[in-house]
Amino acid sequence: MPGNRTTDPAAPAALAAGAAGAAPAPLEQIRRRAAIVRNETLRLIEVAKSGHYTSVFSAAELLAALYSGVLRLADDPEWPDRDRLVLSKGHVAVGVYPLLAEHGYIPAELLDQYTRLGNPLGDHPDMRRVPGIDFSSGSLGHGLSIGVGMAQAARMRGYGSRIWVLLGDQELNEGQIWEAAQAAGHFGLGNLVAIVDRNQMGLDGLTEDVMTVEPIGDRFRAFGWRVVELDGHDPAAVWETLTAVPATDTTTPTCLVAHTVKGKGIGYMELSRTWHLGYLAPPDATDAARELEGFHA
Ligand SMILES: Cc1ncc(C[n+]2csc(CCOP(=O)(O)OP(=O)(O)O)c2C)c(N)n1
Ligand SMILES: [Mg+2]
Repeated sequence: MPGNRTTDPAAPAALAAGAAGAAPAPLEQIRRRAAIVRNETLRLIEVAKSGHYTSVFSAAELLAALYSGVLRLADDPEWPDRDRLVLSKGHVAVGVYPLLAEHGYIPAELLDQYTRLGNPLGDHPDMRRVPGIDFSSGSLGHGLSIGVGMAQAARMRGYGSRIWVLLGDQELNEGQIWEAAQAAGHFGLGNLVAIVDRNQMGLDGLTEDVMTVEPIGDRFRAFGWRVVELDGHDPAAVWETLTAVPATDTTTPTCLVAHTVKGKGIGYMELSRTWHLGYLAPPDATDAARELEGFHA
């Protein structure tokens, strides 16, 4: 698994305590980072001239919380005990890069040349080129299986890491997800956490019209998972739920079903069938930036 090394640098004390410590909820930080995720996604897609605004906007508060103390990280991305985050819905990467830059894993200047030739930051993430990216994803359906392998490896090696996997809801139509869910239940991978971004839509319509994914919670429960549902846009609910996930010494994997809105933050994008992949030319991008400013005020 990425991030292996033979010597362990000491983890910063605050991070080593993990997110589940008694620290007060960093709600302002989560709000600020959710704004960074949306604003930077807007800016970076203007550079690339194509991108997945809506898939990032639904996950903004989740990503912001993960990088505001939920994930156990250190300054060194090679620290083996750090938590791993598998972006199974790899097209969310554009929203993660600004958080990796904030954390210091990548230089902020890289963002300005997002997807340009030679730049390691692509539309889909590359674990070989971007520190802090734990799996090269893009082809949907694989991330939970990768998470199962990482969770087993972490357990065998005695790491305190948890493995978090961010899944799309329509992605749950991929059969391999359910093989992984079954394996995680069987192997008792209490260090594995799946987060389903339940934004109600896939590429071109409502999940329940295209091919039903419900009942998501019962499906995971049937394979032996603990399931918690939450409002994925409420910073307090996200913080409380993510930090309440039991530590690694349990034997039950956790699935968090985060109820979100695809495109949350820009009115005309929300639950739109036509905005899965798009591009806002400069005048429209300026208007969108203004709308986001109001949304995050
Ligand atoms: C195996 C595979 N099939 C199709 C695609 C094309 N594709 C990219 S995103 C997407 C929709 C995913 O919907 P969902 O999982 O709900 O994620 P969201 O964007 O809504 O967060 C599709 C079909 C892909 N990346 N991989
Ligand atoms: Mg979706």
